[in-house]
Amino acid sequence: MRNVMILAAVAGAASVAAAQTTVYSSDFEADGGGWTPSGVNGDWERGSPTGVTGTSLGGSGGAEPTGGFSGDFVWGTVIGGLHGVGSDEQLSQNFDFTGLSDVSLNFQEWILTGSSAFDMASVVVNGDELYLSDGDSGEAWRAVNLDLSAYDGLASVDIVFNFTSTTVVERMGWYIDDVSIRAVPAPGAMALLGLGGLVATRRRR
Ligand SMILES: [Ca+2]
Repeated sequence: MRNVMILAAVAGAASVAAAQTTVYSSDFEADGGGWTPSGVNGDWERGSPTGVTGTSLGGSGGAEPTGGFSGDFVWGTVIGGLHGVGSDEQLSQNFDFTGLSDVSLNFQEWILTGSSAFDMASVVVNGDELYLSDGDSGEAWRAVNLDLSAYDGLASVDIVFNFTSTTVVERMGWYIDDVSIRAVPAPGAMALLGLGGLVATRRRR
């Protein structure tokens, strides 16, 4: 009976170990979550969008969100205004993936840029374009989940939300909220979890 219980505890710990856990997340309510904006027009800013429409500002149609996917605050390419003309804007952060495997990047986007052929919203990781938005989320938030396992274990991983625009037809732009990174921690940490499970089982007996 004791052996069966120990095996069950180990199996339980192993199934937990295989699951991703959240290693980074921000809803941008308290602060910008460590992201650094840069670019020629300074489009990226953290703030609380108000639902204004592009046409009301002399641009093209569709509204920015009213508040965030969570709470009030988001990062967006100009909050309460049209994105810039001839923009080349980056929202960047460097991460250490040492000891992490099966890494993924997850976020919510609300986007009104019209076409990915002209105004481009992309996610670039260590110089690789992993995502190019189609430029229209239908005036709604939608989840984007990207597999970053190609960067598992790297000590320096640059993640960039990159936005470029042409010099014609300005819309409300790109808004992101609830950014998280999920991963499976190192096997060493899992071994400790397994040991903890065994100890807990023995104490209950
Ligand atoms: Ca938020």
